[in-house]
Amino acid sequence: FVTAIDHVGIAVPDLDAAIEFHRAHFGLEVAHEEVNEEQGVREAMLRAPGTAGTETQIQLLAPLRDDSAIGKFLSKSGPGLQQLAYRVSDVDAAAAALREKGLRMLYEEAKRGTSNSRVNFVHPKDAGGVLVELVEPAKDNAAH
Ligand code: V0V
Repeated sequence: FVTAIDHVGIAVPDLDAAIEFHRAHFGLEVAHEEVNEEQGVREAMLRAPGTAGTETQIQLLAPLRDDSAIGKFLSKSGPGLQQLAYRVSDVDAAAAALREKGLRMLYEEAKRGTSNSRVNFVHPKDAGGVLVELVEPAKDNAAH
């Protein structure tokens, strides 16, 4: 049911510094930026120039609060890869199918993700130590 690798998320202490690092060293550009209060993040989606569309993006995640998921990740593990996000066409069906196979989903109901997507997560302990996110893009936003 996975249709694409949507994004790979990196926890960073300072979003503006991380955006500048990825621009200066890898030439990545900002496709989108937003604040997600519920998730406690300020985030940016980066892409390679000229690849707007369905490419895999890099998501930089900076904490709004120390007790947020990213705040805790940074204090425990430091900056680095935090999540792998698979795109799905129906996050509720995907979550139900994985629960059926015995994996723990972090949320009963999908929550709001980047660009009004709907998201849920597989517990990292049930996915080989990887926090796997499932992303159903908003219907009016075909790419992401
Ligand atoms: C924790 N663990 C991880 C992990 N975070 N392992 C791999 N990758 C991660 N990112 C390990 C941790 O080392 C522990 O292992 C164990 O899981 C339990 O961790 P914990 O410290 O007890 O739990 P917390 O309080 O750190 O919570 C971890 C979870 C939390 C995954 C439950 O981060 C969470 O709810 N994440 C989902 C939401 C999220 O990540 N939001 C920010 C991105 P040991 O030590 O017991 O072996 S928002 C986003 O992605 C958006 C908006 C979007 O894409 O649209």
